[in-house]
Amino acid sequence: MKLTAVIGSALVVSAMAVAPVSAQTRWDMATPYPDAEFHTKNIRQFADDVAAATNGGVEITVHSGQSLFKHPEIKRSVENQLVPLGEVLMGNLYNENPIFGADNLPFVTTGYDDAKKMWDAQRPFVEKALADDGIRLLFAVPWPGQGFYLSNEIASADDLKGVRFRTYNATTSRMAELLGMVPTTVEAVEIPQAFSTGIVDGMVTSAATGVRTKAWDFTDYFYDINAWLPKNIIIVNEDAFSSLSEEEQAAVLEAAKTAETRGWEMSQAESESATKTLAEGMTVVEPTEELLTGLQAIGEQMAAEWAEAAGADGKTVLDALN
Ligand code: PCA
Repeated sequence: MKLTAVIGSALVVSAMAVAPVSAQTRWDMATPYPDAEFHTKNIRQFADDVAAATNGGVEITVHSGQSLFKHPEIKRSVENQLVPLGEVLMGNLYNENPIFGADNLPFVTTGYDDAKKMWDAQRPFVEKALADDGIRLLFAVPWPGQGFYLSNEIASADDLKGVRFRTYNATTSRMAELLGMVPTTVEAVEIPQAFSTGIVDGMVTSAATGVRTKAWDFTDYFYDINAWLPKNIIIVNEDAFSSLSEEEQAAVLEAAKTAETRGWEMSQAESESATKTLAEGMTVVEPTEELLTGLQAIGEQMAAEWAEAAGADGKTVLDALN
């Protein structure tokens, strides 16, 4: 018995030594948003599709809710190969290139058709800007339209003055400042805590994130203004991507294409269902003309500033909307 066991294990060891090197790739992916968010569900489906299409050759483990890297570090971490795959809110990269921020401008695109037109025009510039940093764009999916969550009812933009307002990047903070509000940047997963500790008393985000964070626990009014549809981008380090076999690369790109189409559909469906859910717990308000006019004036100012910063590329993107 003893001898057989020794021979047996010797055989196993030598069999392992001569086995071909496994071609399996295991990729981690860093995302900022929680599991319940439709973006994360879409990304998990993408990972499953990639695993199925490569017969398990490429396995992606999704680390949601900033558990691997904080949101502000994700793009750089993909660039520096600390993690091969990541998801970021594209508008957060505005300081690297204004083209990333087109979809964060208030009242430039307020519905899915316009958002799609903008993306078709923006995409080549985004791909190029990322490629310069050794990153490949896989797909992009918009959030539902952005609205304001407030504790008090308001009639005009003037009533927003002094509100301590949760924002999520430089563009949303700029908007808040122009409206006389006091912005604080807070990541989506940290929203409930920011309200419960009294750092903010209002916020900008979608109906989707309002539901995920149970906005009715800390605000009473949702102003459904659909001011813009910011996109998340899903990115991969180019060296990591090119280390896959040709078939695997094709499978990843195909799954990305499917995920983009599915994600836009999920976003649109979520926009409707999440607004209904909000209405069960708080007052969903259609903004008055007066409020819209005040907000639109700020939107125009920001679009003009952006167009100047984004130059000819920006003009191409804005012209696509006409
Ligand atoms: N949810 C994310 C980005 C935009 C949105 O709708 C957030 O609030 O951080």
